[in-house]
Amino acid sequence: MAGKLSFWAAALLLATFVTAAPPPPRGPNRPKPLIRKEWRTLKPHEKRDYLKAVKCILAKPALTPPFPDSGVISRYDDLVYTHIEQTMSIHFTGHFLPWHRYYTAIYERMLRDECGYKGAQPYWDWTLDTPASNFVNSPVFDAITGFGGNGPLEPTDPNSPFPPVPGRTGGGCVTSGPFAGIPNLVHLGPFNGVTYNPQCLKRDLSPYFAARYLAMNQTQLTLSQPDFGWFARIVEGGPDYELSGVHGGGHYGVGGSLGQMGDLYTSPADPIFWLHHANLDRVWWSWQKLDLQARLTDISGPENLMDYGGTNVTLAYPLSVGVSGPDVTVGNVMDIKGCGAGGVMCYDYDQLYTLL
Ligand SMILES: *[C@@H]1O[C@H](CO)[C@@H](O)[C@H](O)[C@H]1NC(C)=O
Ligand SMILES: *[C@@H]1O[C@H](CO)[C@@H](O)[C@H](O)[C@H]1NC(C)=O
Ligand SMILES: [Cu+2]
Repeated sequence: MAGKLSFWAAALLLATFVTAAPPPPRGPNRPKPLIRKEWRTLKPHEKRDYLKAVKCILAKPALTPPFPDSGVISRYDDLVYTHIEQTMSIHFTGHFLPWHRYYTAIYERMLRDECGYKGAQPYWDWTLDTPASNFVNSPVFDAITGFGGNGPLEPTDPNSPFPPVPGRTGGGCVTSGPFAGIPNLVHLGPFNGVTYNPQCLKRDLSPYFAARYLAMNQTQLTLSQPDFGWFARIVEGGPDYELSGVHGGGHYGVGGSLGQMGDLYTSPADPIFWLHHANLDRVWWSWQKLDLQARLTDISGPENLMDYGGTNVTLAYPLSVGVSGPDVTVGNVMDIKGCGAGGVMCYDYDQLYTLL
């Protein structure tokens, strides 16, 4: 039901987009890409402006059509809801990276178009925050110039079917930063819950896990893969903590067992999600740039969850972000510098990873 509604809403938006969009500008009028920078290199006022825009999008009313007891209150929730609804069809698939590339660019656009933010989406280069002894001191966790840090240590449920994340150190409500002390910051989840469930933002940092999967060695292993199929599998890893890649490294390193970032469905509820996914996108673009001509069209991987060996995703595969943007295809997001000329992405990174 909700899926249908968002499909029609997206179709409507797409129709508006197709009929009303001016032809892509060329020559000197072609839009210039936004330049995404690492969080710690932003000036204090740039960090403040970004966090202000996040708070603004958290407060704007949702566009998702209401349903009984809906937890989709804000524009921010529109995005979390879209992620929850599609969780089982956008992870461990060939379109995992394209979908999250588009999703992050839509968030960046919402901050700019709906909240007056003038900058680009920042990224979090977690390799700079390893080894384990450095992790909690990451500038992204700063209480004043970042997103706040850990929650106090809480026990995990001994009856949970999931074993605890190795090295977890927290699990309670974050105690510092711009999202602390707000008992209803999060409205959705845990897991696939979409009815109103007010919760605080929780983190359960695991410096051990972060150091194991987010250091330069794992990043290099990822970048050295020969084709998109292998590259994407090494990014996503397996469904087990011990089989993680850089994707799981960020989710479990920050969210552990009890934080939103460790919840496959509700993870975008932690505003750090977007900085982590911007960096995953940067890893992908770094890999693409190692052989750009070939890798602007290199796509494969299962259409269905974990169905390695099954039907591969192609450039024509559709991507939807619900009410927050028009439907596009994988082919539309392969070039981050498409900038209106056949592509919908228009940004770049100030600095890329290189193969060492
Ligand atoms: C990278 O280094 C970490 C920390 O020393 C280690 O736990 C991990 O196994 C290494 N990963 C790879 C792919 O070598
Ligand atoms: C899917 O793509 C991979 C390359 O990543 C290829 O090896 C495999 O044969 C393809 N599978 C099918 C069913 O076409
Ligand atoms: Cu996701």
